[in-house]
Amino acid sequence: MNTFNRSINAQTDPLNEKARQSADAIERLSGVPRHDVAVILGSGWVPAADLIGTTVSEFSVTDIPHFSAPSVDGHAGVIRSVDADGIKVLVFLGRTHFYEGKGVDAVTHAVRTAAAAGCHSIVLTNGCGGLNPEWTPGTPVLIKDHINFTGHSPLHGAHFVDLTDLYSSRLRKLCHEVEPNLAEGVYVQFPGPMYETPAEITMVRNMGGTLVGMSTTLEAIVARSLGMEILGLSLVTNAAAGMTGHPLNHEEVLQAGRDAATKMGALLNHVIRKFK
Ligand code: 8IG
Repeated sequence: MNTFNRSINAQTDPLNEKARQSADAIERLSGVPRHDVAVILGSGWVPAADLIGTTVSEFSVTDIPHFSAPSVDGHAGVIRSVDADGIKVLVFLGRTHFYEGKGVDAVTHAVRTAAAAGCHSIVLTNGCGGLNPEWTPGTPVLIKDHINFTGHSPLHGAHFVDLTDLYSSRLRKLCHEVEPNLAEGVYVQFPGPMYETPAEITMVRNMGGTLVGMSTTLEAIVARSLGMEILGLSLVTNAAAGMTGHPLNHEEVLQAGRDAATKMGALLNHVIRKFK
């Protein structure tokens, strides 16, 4: 149990109180009093889950209070407690997306829960479109920064949070020790669920984005607000709209994930063990 986080959360607001209740349920169901690192697995990443470490226990998000069941193919709605050489990893197989219309608090509840469960670090993963033509489907890319293009904030009240080095340069360096050639990108979150138009991709390019997706930035902001160190990992599953002349489809996304699962799992496995 993370007394520090829990006492802060209980004072801060009802959201963090709900997260504390979710974390209590996770502690009860897993028998693990405190987790160290959280991992949220997005589109294409779920098949990599088995490679992170030894599964201690697994439960459905529907067994935990305040979680909503996911509604998208390829998002399993499962929480696992995993042991990676003594590092207690809380793995969320799937997430709630902003486009589900449940609001920013539903989107960030897993992050608040991870903090309440004691996690000092979080790995946010996603499947996304890539603007760099060298990033063929199945290419992992480190997120070095983001643009929150949802038009929404996940924070409440006059809560001024610094977002410089949001995606920890220390953790990115650890990734480069494992995979020296890992590319870095700027992730732009759109509200979704539609993919972009080619004109929107031109806009993204002009504003400095190199990855486009529908998750991660709202979660990263909340994770930072709760003092967590953040690693962001994208799996490019498709070229961004208008780049290939072919339309985008969700099955292609899932297949790229299955094809890249072994590589992604090995990366997570190696990197998490270095987190300390
Ligand atoms: I996977 O091309 C995946 N998710 N916005 N654009 C957006 N989200 C995505 C994309 C994409 N591919």
